[in-house]
Amino acid sequence: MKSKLNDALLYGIVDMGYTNSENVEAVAHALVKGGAGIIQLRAKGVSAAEIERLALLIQPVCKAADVPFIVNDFPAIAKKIGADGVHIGQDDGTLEQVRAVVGEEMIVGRSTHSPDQAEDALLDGFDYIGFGPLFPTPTKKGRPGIGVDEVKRVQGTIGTRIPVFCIGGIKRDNLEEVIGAGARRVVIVSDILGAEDIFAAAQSVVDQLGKAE
Ligand code: 3NM
Repeated sequence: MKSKLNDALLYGIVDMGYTNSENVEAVAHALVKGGAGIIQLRAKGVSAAEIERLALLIQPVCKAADVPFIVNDFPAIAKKIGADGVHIGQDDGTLEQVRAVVGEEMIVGRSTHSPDQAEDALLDGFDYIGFGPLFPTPTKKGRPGIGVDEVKRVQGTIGTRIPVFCIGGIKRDNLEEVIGAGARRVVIVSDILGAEDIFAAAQSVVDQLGKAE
């Protein structure tokens, strides 16, 4: 599944802050149908048992679409259910610690919040990074926006060695600015999950990213 990462322009998140637990499969389906090339389950403040239950609902949707399925924050759950990957933050340990749980084959991604952290994650050997938040966002409260000017720096140091997914406050109506700053892959949570038509919202983002030079 690692090779599939390069195909992903839009990273879709089934975030339980914006998703009713009865709708997880439908939301995952709309995201992959709209062209999301990777899907994550993000469920903050939820029990491990519930995360596992939700993950097992999303996993078959991703399998059918041949899209990598990533579990946020919980390497042990990712390993237990046979997810394609796990995503961890800056405070969630080293890559070696995660690899000790999930093995060598699984995709492991890292959140980064500065160009230095991005470079560290590349040198550590993470498979991809999130870089943000570009703008302040209610989905991740308490962090200032980095600003789009840093995107060029990060793209300059990382190049095409690992995928860089810009994240945080990105919306359909500022996507042009974000692409103009050099972003080629994005994560969008609230603007897509809050859209009336998740499929159409995802599709329009993927279309716009696909046209970027
Ligand atoms: N991680 P939205 S920003 C989950 O910077 C998350 O690491 C971030 O949601 C980071 O698209 C963020 O609604 C929130 O702003 C993304």
